Order: sequence, then structure tokens, then C-alpha cells
Amino acid sequence: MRKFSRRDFLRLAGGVAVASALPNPAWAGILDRLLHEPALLRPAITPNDKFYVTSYRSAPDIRLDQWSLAIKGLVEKPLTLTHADLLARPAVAQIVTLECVGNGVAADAISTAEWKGLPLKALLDEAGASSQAVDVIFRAADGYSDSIPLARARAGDVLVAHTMNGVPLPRGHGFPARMIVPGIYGMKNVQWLTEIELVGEDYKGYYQQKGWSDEAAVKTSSHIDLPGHGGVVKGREALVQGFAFAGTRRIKKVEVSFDDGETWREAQLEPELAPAAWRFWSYRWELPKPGRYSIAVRATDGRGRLQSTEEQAAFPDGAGGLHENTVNVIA
Ligand SMILES: Nc1nc2c(c(=O)[nH]1)N[C@H]1C(S)=C(S)[C@@H](COP(=O)(O)O)O[C@H]1N2
Ligand SMILES: [Mo]
Repeated sequence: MRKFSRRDFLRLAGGVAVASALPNPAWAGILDRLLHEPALLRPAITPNDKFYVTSYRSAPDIRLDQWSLAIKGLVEKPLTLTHADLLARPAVAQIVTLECVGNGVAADAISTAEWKGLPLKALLDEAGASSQAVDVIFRAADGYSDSIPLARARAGDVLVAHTMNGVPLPRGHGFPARMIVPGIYGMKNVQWLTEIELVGEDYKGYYQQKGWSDEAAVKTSSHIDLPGHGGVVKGREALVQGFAFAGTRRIKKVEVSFDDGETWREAQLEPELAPAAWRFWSYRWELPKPGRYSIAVRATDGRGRLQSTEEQAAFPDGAGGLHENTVNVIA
């Protein structure tokens, strides 16, 4: 059986945070702490076995003695790295949130990990990438491919990752190497990487050939974790919590509405986990008279742009619209 964790306690306590009805001051202290502390409902870092999975086929079985990573195309000096070469090079670690382009407001295909690996920039420099190159193509052992522009590939935050939350990439998440491109939808974070090729024209990958966005920058989105949809709250106030995400544009502001978007109140932001990770927020809701209320959330990115409030399907460039939970306030 699972241990009863702080997170579970918050699930129970978060919906019914009652200061006035408390029997004794000790409890008041505990609940008060819960209300004031950063209380994360989903863990800030997703455990590997809870990390969302998307692949167009099943994960390939890769034998390390047969695996290598080629860097080729418009380069002065093509390279081939064995698995030992990959692990021997200086690696950097960073926390990055991945989101599937098909993720909706229910937020079931978004997760965060600490990824460690080689900066792609170092490999491009070593191979002598030509400035004639337009796109950098990533090809994989399962036949999948995608690309990013050379200019994006040269930034220091793009990784050829071999480690996920401190362990070698699990087979289901790209073993032995995958791309991590912060701020771009999951589809461009190619797993089971075998080849990096620089080409002089725009390349259309697996999903682009099916009409999905090639730019694929994540849209600004926000999500309410607590109270959940259909949740019940009572007492003087309840803690409303969730996360927002805008990729590398970061999150500047989160607001919540309890009156169908007529008025908005600013939520409190938790400290930033990392520049391209989700950001948690909370709001202490002074409870109104009993009844059904819809809670909505919206985020503003670091450039001052409000997320799109218009409902939009995931195809072709990511879902739009506000997340809302209906909650019952009882006496
Ligand atoms: N080789 C390969 N890489 C891939 C895919 C795939 O099918 N094959 N799916 C992509 C998609 S659509 C997403 S959302 C992410 C998901 O990564 P995850 O399963 O580790 O969360 O991997 C991307 N990389
Ligand atoms: Mo995806």
C-alpha cells in the first residue's frame, strides 16, 4: 500500500480548509501552515513511471553495442558517437517540462523531469556546423524524425539527453538518447535518437507531414488542480491551486475568476522551478454563500501576453481555451 503522504493530506485538506471550525490551536497551526506553504499537488518533478508517454509505435529495443549517434550533413567533420562517447562528454542538467501537442485543458499529457546530457551546441561546434544549414533533423530508431531550425539548435539549452531524473533514460522515454528542446511541443523532442543531420532546406517531420505545426512553440496554458471538478468546499476559505506553463517565455501572472470571467483576481506564484518548467500558483478563496461556482484560470506569459481564452482544438498547433472546475460551496 502507498504511504499516506503530505500530498494525500493536501488532497483531503485542500478542499476543506476551515479556520473558523477548528477545534484547537494546534490544528489551526497545521492548517495555517498548509495554507501558507507552497503546497504542490502534483509533484514538481514527475516520477519517471508517472511521466506521460506518447509514441507513434511501441518503444524500440536498442542494443547498446549496435547503437551509435551520427552527426552529419552540412558539417565540416562528421562525427559518430558510441554510447561510451556519449557518456564520456561533459554533461549539463536542467529541469524542463514536456507537453504533448495533443494535450488538452485536462492536462493529462504534460510532465516535468530533470534531464541531463550533452548540449547540442557543443556537438554542432565540434562537427563544424555550416552556416548554410537551415534545419537540424533528428532521426530515430523507430523510423520517426523531426527537425528544428539551426538557430534554435545552437542555443545552449537544447540537450541530447541520456539521463532522466538521475537514471539512464527508461526504454519508454527514449533510451539511450533523446532530444530535449525546451519550450517546443513534445513531438520535436525526438526519442531513441540515432542521427542528427544538418540540411539546407526546411524539413517536414513525421507529424508535420500530417499537418501539425512545424514551429510548435507551446501555447501559454494554465490548470486548476484543486479543488477538483465537482469538488465540495466549506468553511471560511479554500485554497485554489494549480500550475501554468508557457515554455521558455515563462509565466508572469496567473489570475482566477469565480464569476465566469467577469472579474479576475491575481493568484500567488510559487518560486520558478526552472525557466522552461511549469509554475505552480495558489489563491486563498474566501468562500461565498453556498451554491455552485465555476472557477476559471488564465495565465500571462513573460512577454505580457494573455493565454488564448478561445476554445481551440489541439490540431494543428496546440489546444487553446480556459480550464474551469465547477465546485460546490456548502454550509
Ligand atoms: N522516436 C520518437 N520520438 C518521439 C515520438 C515518437 O513516436 N518516436 N513521439 C513524440 C511525441 S508526440 C511526444 S509528445 C514526446 C513524448 O515523450 P515522452 O513519451 O517521453 O513523454 O516524444 C516525441 N518523440
Ligand atoms: Mo505528442
